[in-house]
Amino acid sequence: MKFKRILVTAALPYANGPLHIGHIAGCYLPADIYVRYLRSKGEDVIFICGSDEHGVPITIRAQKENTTPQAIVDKYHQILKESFKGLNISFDIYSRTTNKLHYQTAQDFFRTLYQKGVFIEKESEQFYDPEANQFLADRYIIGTCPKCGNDKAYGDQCEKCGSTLSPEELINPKSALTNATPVKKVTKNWYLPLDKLQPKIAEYIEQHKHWKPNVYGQCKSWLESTGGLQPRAMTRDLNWGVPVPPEIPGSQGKVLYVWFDAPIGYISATKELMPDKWEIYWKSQDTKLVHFIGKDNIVFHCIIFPAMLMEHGEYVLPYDVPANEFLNLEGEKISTSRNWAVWVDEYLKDFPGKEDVLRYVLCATAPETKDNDFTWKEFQTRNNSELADILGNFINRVVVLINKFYEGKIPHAGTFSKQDMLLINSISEAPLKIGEKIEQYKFRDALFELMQLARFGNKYLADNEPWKQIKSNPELVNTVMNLSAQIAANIAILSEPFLPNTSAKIFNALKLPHLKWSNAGSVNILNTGHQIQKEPIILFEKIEDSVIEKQIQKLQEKKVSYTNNNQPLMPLKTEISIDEFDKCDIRVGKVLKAEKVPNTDKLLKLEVDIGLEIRTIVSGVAHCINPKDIVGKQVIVLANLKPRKIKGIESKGMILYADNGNGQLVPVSPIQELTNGSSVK
Ligand code: B3M
Ligand code: ZN
Repeated sequence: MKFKRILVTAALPYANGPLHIGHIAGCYLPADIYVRYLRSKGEDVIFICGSDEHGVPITIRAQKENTTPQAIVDKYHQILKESFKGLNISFDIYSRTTNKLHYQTAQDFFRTLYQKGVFIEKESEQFYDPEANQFLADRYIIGTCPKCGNDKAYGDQCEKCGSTLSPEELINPKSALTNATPVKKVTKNWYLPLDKLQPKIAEYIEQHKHWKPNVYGQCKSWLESTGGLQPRAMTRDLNWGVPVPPEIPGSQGKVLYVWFDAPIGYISATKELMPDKWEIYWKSQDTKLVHFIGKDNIVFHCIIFPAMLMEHGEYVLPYDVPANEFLNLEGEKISTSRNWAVWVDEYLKDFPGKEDVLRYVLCATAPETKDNDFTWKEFQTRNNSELADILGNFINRVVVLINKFYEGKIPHAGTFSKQDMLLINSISEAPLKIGEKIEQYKFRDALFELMQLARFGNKYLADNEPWKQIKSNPELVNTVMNLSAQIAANIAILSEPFLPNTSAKIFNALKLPHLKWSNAGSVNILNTGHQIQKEPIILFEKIEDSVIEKQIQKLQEKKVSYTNNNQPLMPLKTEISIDEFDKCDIRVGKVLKAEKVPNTDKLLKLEVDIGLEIRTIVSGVAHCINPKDIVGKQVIVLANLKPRKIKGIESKGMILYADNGNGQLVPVSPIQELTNGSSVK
């Protein structure tokens, strides 16, 4: 099949947390390299992404933080968008699944399947919270794990022993919303009959044997699992999500399953980007549809979404689904809950101007065929001995020597030696070689081939020593410097997909317009006499040990551990001396009054008698403490903290609280009544 256009999507990240390097290496960077390459080749390509703003974890997070799901997704959508921009991930659109157009598109899609009679309606018994009057997602049911006794296991999983559970298995189940005991209630939902569709899906998978072995293999094992594919509910009894089209009888209180609406997000984002042309991309058989994803999303993109598209009937099916494995960090699994991650927004703040360094290291260590490890030491080595010593050094030598010998004007190349001919041959093969690797999703190999050009360049200079031969053999040096400059120009073109900022800097230094892939492979990019930049060019600075040590320390300091019933514990802070502690004046005080600060969610204004005087103290605990529960109680106060104005109120000192493990703060109190103002030592 000859494709006319390419539609590339990258998995829509959940808008309930920031991005980490695992996301980038697994999905977004390979997708971006692929698309930038295709654009450079002049292909008709669009690159689609956006935030996935539904799903139960978002509602749970909102509940924990005492806010709304919309507020959570608004916050993280912005953070995600900025992180992508900071790393130069070049989406044509970064949309979101809470926008109107997406609701319409997803509902229309559901409606079509409904009208075509694709769904089966099935009744099932689900847990229901009689106090909150709502059905409970498995995550909302908490009870004792039957396997290990953890009393905070969730209805879908025990995080202590790792078992997958169903809510029925929990001992003494309670609703996370109200703590009520859930009851079973019958509900009706719409299911996609994957069992019935299995032969069609199997045929589709068989036509795609070219998928990466990890992807194809996972699909096969799903199809071959005992009992085969099972019908899967496409709707849920929840109040956060795209509502089931209201005209459908029984739709009340039901939303689309997040994995039904999210991939349709690719379609709605395309519509938003090209209101008039989106159908050409989605509804033509000569569109090559490519989904970049992480390995935990394989079944949804290779089985469920294609089944939805097939049953709808108007859409092209995914042609390829390149999925990477997982990236580990310093030998341990990246974990959001343990805060074991390098967060992109923090990296961008800590390493301004080094976006390409992260892109380079993540591409060079991407978990393409197996899980792989990111370490800060390797980050440093790759920056110092590859980017700086090989690539940066070569480009700078070319610029400096051409200025030194020829006042910055490209010299004329004379007759070519045998070594020159070999070099010219490598240059002419490079665009094809690199391109082929990219098209096969072998980005690490492609990057290696790019770096080979810089390696050849360095060797060429070292072998010919123009700095020694300029007097004795100027003809030869003319040729050597001409060819070296041509290599630099080739690197400018061919590095663009991987290192867009670096590529732009090299083009600028050579005073070339941003050339395209088809211009590469030639040794006539720079004409004789062409003037290049006068100043030397430092593409990459070395990274010092101290910088790397700071990052490793930061990781360790922020790592959260867990108690054996799964309560998060902060790591110990850096050691202090007794003198440092002595600077804190800590006193016992009694709360005389407490009231919520109007128009705030979390602030409580307290009057505290600390013996010496009565203090006003503002604490961010109104979401955890009822004012009447704290009045009359003794608390511990850090009394010599510099006063601060909070919402116009002068707060003098700080009351000490401890986390109860569920994000709720509890005041710390002496175990017997003491004189107000007693020193705590
Ligand atoms: N939000 C899952 C994830 O981030 C998901 C991808 C949706 S792609 C349509 O793992
Ligand atoms: Zn357990």
